[in-house]
Amino acid sequence: MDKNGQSVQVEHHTEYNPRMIETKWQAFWQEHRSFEPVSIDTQKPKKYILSMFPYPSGAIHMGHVRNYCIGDALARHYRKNNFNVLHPMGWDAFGMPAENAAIKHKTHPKTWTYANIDTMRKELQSLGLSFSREREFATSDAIYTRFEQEFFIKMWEKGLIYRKEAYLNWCPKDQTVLANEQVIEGKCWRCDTPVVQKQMFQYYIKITDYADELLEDLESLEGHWPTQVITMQKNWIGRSRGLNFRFELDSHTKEQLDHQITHLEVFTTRADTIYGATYCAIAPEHPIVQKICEKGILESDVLSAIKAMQNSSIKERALSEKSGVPLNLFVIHPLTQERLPIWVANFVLMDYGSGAVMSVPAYDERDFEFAKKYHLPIKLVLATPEMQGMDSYRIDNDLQKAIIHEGAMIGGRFNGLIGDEAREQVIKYFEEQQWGEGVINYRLRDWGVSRQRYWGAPIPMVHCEECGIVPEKIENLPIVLPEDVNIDGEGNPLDKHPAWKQCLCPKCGKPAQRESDTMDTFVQSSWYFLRYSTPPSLWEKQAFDEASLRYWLNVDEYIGGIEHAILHLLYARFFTKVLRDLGYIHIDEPFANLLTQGMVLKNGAKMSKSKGNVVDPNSLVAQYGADTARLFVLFAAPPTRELEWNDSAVEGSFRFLKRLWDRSMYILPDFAQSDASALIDSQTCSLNKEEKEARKKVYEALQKSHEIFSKKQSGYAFNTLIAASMEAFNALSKQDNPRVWSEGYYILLHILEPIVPHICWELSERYFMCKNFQSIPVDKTALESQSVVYAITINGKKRAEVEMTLDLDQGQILENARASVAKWLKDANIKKEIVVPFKLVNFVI
Ligand code: ANZ
Ligand code: ZN
Repeated sequence: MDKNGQSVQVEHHTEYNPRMIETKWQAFWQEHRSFEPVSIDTQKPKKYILSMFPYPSGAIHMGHVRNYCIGDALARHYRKNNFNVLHPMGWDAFGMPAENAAIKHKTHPKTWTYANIDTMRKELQSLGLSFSREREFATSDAIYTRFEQEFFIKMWEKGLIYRKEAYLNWCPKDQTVLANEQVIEGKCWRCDTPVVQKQMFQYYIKITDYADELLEDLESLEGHWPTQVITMQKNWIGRSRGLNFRFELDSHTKEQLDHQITHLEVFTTRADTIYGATYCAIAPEHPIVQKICEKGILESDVLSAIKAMQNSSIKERALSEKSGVPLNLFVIHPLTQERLPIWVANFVLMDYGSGAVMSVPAYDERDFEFAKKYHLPIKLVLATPEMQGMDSYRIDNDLQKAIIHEGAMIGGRFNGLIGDEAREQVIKYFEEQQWGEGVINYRLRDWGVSRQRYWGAPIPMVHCEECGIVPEKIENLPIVLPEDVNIDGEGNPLDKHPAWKQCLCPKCGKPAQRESDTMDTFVQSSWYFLRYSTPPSLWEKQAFDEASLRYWLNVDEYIGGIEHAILHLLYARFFTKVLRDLGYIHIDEPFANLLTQGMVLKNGAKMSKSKGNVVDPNSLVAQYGADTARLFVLFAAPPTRELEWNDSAVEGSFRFLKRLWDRSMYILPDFAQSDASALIDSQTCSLNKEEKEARKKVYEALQKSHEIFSKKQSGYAFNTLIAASMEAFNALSKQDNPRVWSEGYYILLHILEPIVPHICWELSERYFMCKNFQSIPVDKTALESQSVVYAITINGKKRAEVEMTLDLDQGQILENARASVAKWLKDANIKKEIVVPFKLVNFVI
C-alpha cells in the first residue's frame, strides 16, 4: 500500500527474460547519465576505479569480460555507498595490428581502428558495464597526440630524451625495420628474407635517471600491490653494487691494437671471485672486436663467426646456446699477473656495464657453461665444500656445476673475508691502486621509443641542415598523420610520403624535414589514466585540469592482467614522476592499489585464438544474458586466481538468476517502500526458527558484502559473496513468511547489484519502487546464533535437556546428545538414532 492506502500495481509476474530487461536498463542508464561522475564534488568522498583499457583488436574476449566485471563491481559498490565514482574506459588505439590489417585487407589503419572501437564499445555496453561514456577517448585522437607531443618536447628540452645508434631488425628486401614479432626464425614475416641487424639512430627516454626513485618507491606500494609484481619490477630495475676495473692488455695485444686500446674495462658484482677469473669475454660489438676486425688479421672462420653473432638479435642471442670465439688477445690479471685470453661471446651485452666481463667459471653459471664448451680452465678460489678443505687455489675442470653459494676468500691480502665484506674490501683495494672503482649498476635500460611505422604518434622533431635536430613549436602541435598513405609493408610509410615530411625549421625558418619515426604505443598508455581526470570539455585546450587532477588522483584501484607487471606499469610510474617534475601533476605514484586478475583458461590452457579454445563473450550474452556472464566470471574463481571455463557453471549461474526471478513473486505485493528495515523489527521475537535462520543468512551475506568490498578479506573474493548470497536465498526458500521474504529480497538485490545489475534494478523497480541502491546497515541481532533446547530421550524416555545453536549439523547435534546421556549409553547397543530438528533426539537401544 502506498501512503494513500491505494494498492500499488505490481506488474504481473513474467518469465525471466534477460534480453528485455538488460536492454531496458542499459538504455535507462545511458539516458540518465547514471555513471557520469560529478567533475569535482567536495561533498562526497571519491573513488577512481580503473580497468586497463583494451587494444581495439576488433572483438572483446573473456579476459576483458573478467577484467571489466571486477572493476564494475567495485565501481557500482562505491557509487551505491555514496562515493563520487570515476570509472572510465578508452582505447589504446595505435599499434602494429592496424598496419598489418592494412597490408592484408587493403583498408586504412584509421578506418580499421575506429570501426573496431565502435564494435567493441557495443560489446562492452551489452555487458551493462558502468563506464563513464563521456570521458571515453582513443589514444589515436589528435587532441590526445597533441599533448603527448608536448610532453616529448618538454622532455627533450630537459635532456630526458636523446638520440643514440642502436641495432634494429632490418629486412634488406622490404627496406624496413621489423619488430621482434615480425622476425620469424630469423626471417622477415612477409618475404622470408633473412633479417640483418642494422644500426640506426633512435630516440631514447632516460628512464635510468629515475631508476633509484622507481626502486625506492616500490616500498610505498607494499601491501597495496601484489608482491609478485613488486618483485618483478625490482628485478627488472636490477640495481647491483659492483666493481668496474681495468685489465691491462699484454704487450703483444697492445701492439695488435696499434696501442690505441691499452686496457679492457669490466664490470663485476662478484669482486670476491677475482682470483678465479680464467678468461675475459667481450660483446660482439665491443670496440676491441671492431678494431681487430678492421686490421684484417683474423682467420676467416673466426671473422664469419663474429659476423653471425653481430647479425643475430639480442633476443635470439639470449635464446640460443652460449657460443664464442677466441681472439688470440690477452689481458694481465692485476693481482696475479697471469695472462688471460679474450673471447668474443654471444652472452655478453654491449649496453650493460662496459660490454666486457671477467669470466669466473667456477662461480658463474654462464661462464661455467662457456668454459665447459670450450675447455677453458675452472679455478676454485673460495672456501666452500667443493674445496674439500684445501687451502690454496685448485683447478677443477671436472666440476659438475657452478658454485653459487658464498665462501671465504683464500690466501693473500683478503684471506678469510666473505660475502659483502670481501667484495667491499676488494673494491676498496682496487680504488686505492686506482685500478677501478665501486659502482652501482642497473639492469634497467633507457627506453627506446622510436618506431619506424605509420600508425603511431609522430615524434615532433624536425631535421634541419643548419640547426640539426630541433623540436617543433608547441603552437604547431599536433603534428598529425597524413591520411593519404600507401601501406604495403615496404619501408616507413611516413618516410615515403611525397609531401608530409616537408616543413620549415622551427628555429631558422628554412626548409627542413619532419622526423618520420612514431612513438612506441607504451607512451600512450603511460598517461591515459591521468587524462580521464580532466572534464572532456577541457581536453582541447589543456593536458590536465589542475583541480581535477588533485581531486581524482591517485587511481584507487587499478585492475588488469599480470602480463603488464613490468613494462606498462613501470612506464606508467615513470611517466607520472616525469610529468610531476615537469610541473604538470603533483603525485609520485599513479596507482594506489593494484589487482592483477588471473587468466581465463579452457581445458587447462589459456584461452587464445592460436589454441582454438576461445569462448566468444557475445554468444554467451546472446544465449544467457549479461547478468549470467557476469555472475559466472565472478563466481567461478576469486579475481586473482585462474578461471577455468565451465559450461555447466554457466548453466548454474543462469538457473540461479532464474530462480531469483521466479520466487520474487513471494515478495509482499503491497510492500512499496524502499526501506525494508522497518519490516521486521517489531516482530523479531515472534519469528520461528526457519525464519530466524533465513534472516541470519541474509544478514551474514550482507556483512560479507561489507567485508569483501572494504578489503577486510583481501583480494575481493566475490565468489564467496555470491556463495553466501545463494545460501541466504536457499534459507529464505525454506520459510514462507512474506515479510522475511521481502526483507531478504530487498537485501539480496542490494548485495548482488554490483555483480548482476540488470536483474537487480528490474526487481527493485517492480517490487520496491526504487531505482537507487543505498548502503544498508547490518542488523546485528539477526546475526546472533539462535539456540533451542533439545530433549534427549532413550527409547522414548526423557533423560536430559541440551541447549544447542541453530547452525549445528546432524552430526554435531548427535554428538552433543550422546555426550549428555553417556552414562545410559555406555554399555548399550544403539540400534537407531533419530533427530527431530529443533526438538529432540531419541536413541533406540
Ligand atoms: C664476475 C662474476 C663472478 C660475475 C661470479 C658473476 C658471478 P648483475 O648482477 O645482473 O648486475 N656481466 C657484467 N657485464 C656484463 C655484460 N655486459 N653482459 C653480460 N654479463 C655481464 O650481473 C653482473 C654480472 O654479470 C657481473 O658479475 C658479470 O659477471 C656479468 F661468480 O663478474 B660477474
Ligand atoms: Zn634550422
